Amino acid sequence: MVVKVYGPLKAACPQRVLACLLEFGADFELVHVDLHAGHHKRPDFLLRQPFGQVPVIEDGNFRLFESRAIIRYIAAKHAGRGPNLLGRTVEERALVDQWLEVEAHNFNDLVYTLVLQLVILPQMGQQGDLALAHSCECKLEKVLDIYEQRLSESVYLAGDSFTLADLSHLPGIRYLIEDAGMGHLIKEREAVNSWWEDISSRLAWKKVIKLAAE
Ligand SMILES: N[C@@H](CCC(=O)N[C@@H](CS)C(=O)NCC(=O)O)C(=O)O
Repeated sequence: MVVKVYGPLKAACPQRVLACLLEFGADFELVHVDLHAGHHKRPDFLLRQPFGQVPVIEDGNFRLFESRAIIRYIAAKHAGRGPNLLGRTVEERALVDQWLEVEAHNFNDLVYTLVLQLVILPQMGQQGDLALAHSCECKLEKVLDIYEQRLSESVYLAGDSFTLADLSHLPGIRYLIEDAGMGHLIKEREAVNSWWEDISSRLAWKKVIKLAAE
């Protein structure tokens, strides 16, 4: 059965889901939701995602929102058929969860605010708060120093193999580098930079980038 993914290809959270589906070569149908036109706040969409955000997936009669819950579901559903993105042992799985939480709560909020202030608001003709952006940049430096330490000891965030913990960072780091002009935050950290070079060259992620550019 083909999984339906609701969301625009260019938005970070749907990209997280697509990267995961493509890791498993899973078929999907993308249902475009026009955020600029506010279609995510329409009553018919709110029936699918009551908070009015993308992505949502429908797998037959099963519906799920929250991109990190969705990638856990996809990886569990395809377990044994493709890469193991969940971790093999109880400890590895716990570390995957730990770094997914770090991505969601320590990393993503700062990236989101930076991109909002430096890119999205100016695109909408509004002035971004540069002081707030600068404060986020300083906080992100500290977070990435912790990543640098971790990735100096371990090839991937949760251990020796690529997992959801790494995959979940792909859209945010791409935004940082390509849209917010913050590539230096990655490039000036040796271990973080080689990790980024590695994870961003995965075939699944390259396909997401290609689809988003079409
Ligand atoms: N925690 C949610 C966040 C979803 C989210 O913020 N989606 C953004 C696009 S990346 C969105 O729908 N923005 C429009 C809005 O919040 O009104 C998830 O990971 O799915």
